[in-house]
Amino acid sequence: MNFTEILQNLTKKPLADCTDQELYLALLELVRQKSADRVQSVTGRKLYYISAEFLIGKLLSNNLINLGLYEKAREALAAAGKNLSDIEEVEPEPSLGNGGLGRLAACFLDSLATLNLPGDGVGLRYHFGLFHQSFENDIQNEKPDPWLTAHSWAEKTDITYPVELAGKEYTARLYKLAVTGYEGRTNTLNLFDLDTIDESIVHDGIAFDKTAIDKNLTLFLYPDDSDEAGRRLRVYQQYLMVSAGAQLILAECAARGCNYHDLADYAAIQINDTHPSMVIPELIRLLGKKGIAFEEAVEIVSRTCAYTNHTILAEALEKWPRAYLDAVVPQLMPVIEKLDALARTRTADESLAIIDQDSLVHMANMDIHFTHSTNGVAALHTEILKNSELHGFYELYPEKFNNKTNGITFRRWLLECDPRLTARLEQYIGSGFRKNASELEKLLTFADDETVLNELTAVKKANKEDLADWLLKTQNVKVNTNAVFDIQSKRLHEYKRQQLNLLYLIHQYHEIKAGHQPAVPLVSIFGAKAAPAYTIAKDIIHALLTLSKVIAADPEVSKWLQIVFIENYNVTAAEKLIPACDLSEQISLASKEASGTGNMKFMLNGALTLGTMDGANVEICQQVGEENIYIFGQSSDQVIHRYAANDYVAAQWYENDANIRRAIDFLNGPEMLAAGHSESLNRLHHELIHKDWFQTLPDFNAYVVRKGQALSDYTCDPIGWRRKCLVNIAKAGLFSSDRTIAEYDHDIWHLGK
Ligand code: CBF
Repeated sequence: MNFTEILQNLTKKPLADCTDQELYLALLELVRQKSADRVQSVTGRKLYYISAEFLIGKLLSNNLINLGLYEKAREALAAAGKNLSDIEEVEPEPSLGNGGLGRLAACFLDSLATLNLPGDGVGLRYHFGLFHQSFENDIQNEKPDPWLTAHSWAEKTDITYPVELAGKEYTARLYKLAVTGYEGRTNTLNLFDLDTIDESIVHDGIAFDKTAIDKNLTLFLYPDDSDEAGRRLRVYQQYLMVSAGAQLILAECAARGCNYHDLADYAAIQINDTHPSMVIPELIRLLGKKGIAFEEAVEIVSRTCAYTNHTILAEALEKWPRAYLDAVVPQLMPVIEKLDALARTRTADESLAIIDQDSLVHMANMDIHFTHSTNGVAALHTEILKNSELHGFYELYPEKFNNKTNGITFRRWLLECDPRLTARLEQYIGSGFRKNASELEKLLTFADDETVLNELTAVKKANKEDLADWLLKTQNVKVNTNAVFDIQSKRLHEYKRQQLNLLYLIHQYHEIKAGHQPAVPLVSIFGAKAAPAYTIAKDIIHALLTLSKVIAADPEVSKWLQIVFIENYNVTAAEKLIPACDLSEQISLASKEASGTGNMKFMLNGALTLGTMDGANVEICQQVGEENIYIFGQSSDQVIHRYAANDYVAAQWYENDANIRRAIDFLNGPEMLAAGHSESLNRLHHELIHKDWFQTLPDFNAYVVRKGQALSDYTCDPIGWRRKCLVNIAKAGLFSSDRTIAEYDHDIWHLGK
């Protein structure tokens, strides 16, 4: 049968007569069948990657690419007058993640399957994700983000596990989602849910009764934790995930012959951040039920589990009041108490305890004591963990600490999202880079080939046109494709410093008004969701949206400057933005961004980075050389010292620098107040002068200068600019998640052995 016949067999009518919905369902079925053919039996160690988030994005195209069916499908559909990208529109994006942590987990699953390694994900099947973002009256509005349809990639199974929460038994049901690698095997993403969830309890945006656990438990990812009920709900969710996950792991290992004493020979468990940390005491508890004594269980679990730290922000290293755990998981508290006592025999340092003097349970501390590996996610981040944030632990267990610089899957972030660039690369260097990312370096031989450089310019221009069409269609915004496309897309957080970009844009507004024409028009694009209870983050969104209106209404400025804020930024939007980007904003306060992965995606797609020496920017700089990246700002050492000295006073910078003062005072000046909300604008104004926790002001002038340099290079030396882009693409190989996964496997997991 040819491909058209195969598809037609599924649609039961000529393809030309099918709706896009019918074709989508047929392709989904086809992918399921073909993925099932690639399931392999497991011998030796198998990985379980436990994570609160898996930001997997739409799956149809990715799966077709990985199965080698994309071109065939596109051609068969085209012959019937159908367009694969229209069919993709039918697919809802799974709402299973939020930011880098979740997207990393998704890239890792792709790489595991591509490298033919046995490795499954374990997580929760959220019904409404984080939230769906819209802007109403220039303010972020949150609604549920439904994605579960009758025909979803995640298939219901009849496998269930009992989970005890606050003394009551719940039934966790397993859903399985096939993860097929590029020319590789099929693994599984295991997602747990309750049958009793009631979506109708959500009202007024994303509000719901936080105490109705049987109805609400998997409604949202990261439910609002600004009150106690919300914080407890997070504990409920985490325990559902780890208890069901631990039971699944033990059942699968037992089915392969494990006698539980040898669990570490059958399973490797990676704890992705602190959300799944309770898997440690839960496994010890479950092994106890199988007759294994506490001491031996601790030993088994420590050999099985490993922990990844993704942040040094204290707020993200979870510490639960023991009263919550006493109430929600009383069965775990005796185990946690024993672990605390055991940890105290290893060190007298109170800061390394699991249960502290205020009765807070430190999840990261439990992870480090009772796993065999703790890794950071970029070289600088790991050094900061070792030398400052986790220094006490590093002294106690130096052998446990290691670095695994993050990576991204090139299948989604090059082959799928940038087919034009992929085709050109294949023309220049062949297709080896699809599986072996380091082959991209072959591109360097074309660094002085003006034909190639011009062709790369044409690719970028066409991608910018595509983005412009999409913006017009989805947001009714018209953009000038001759402008520089400058993009900052990531979670909204003060440490990522969207507010620095905001101050720059205000500065430029003033410069243009003062008659200083910029080198080139600039379209400044943002994509970011703010946590619903994070007031200042929402104020920053409001200020950007307001400024965007002020600029648009001013013809003198708007021919040079435009701000576009993407509504509901998600993987689908990222796939449109990244190939069209000229300048990638990676401007976090040095030391605060553990790694970043957006920085890698933009680089791979030929954008130049404007960034601080933070996270993986440091390694990007090492790869491409200082002449091919725009670095500015304080170093992480300077920042760490400034925090230690506790002598940063934002108001002094405001008082002493006229440019800073002019930019900040514009926030609640007459133009902005006429267009926006005074409460929000005044609050942000006050915050920047009196708090500025992430030191925006000391980096302001350096940022303005460096960005000016980048924009002038873009205009004055277009060939030189494109050469830099070429070098960035060529040097992106290091940031393939295939490399990262190979390192995890070699150093930590030893899968299949
Ligand atoms: O390691 C993956 C990413 O994780 C975060 O998003 C996180 O949630 N802690 C970090 O902020 C990123 O730097 C990191 O790339």
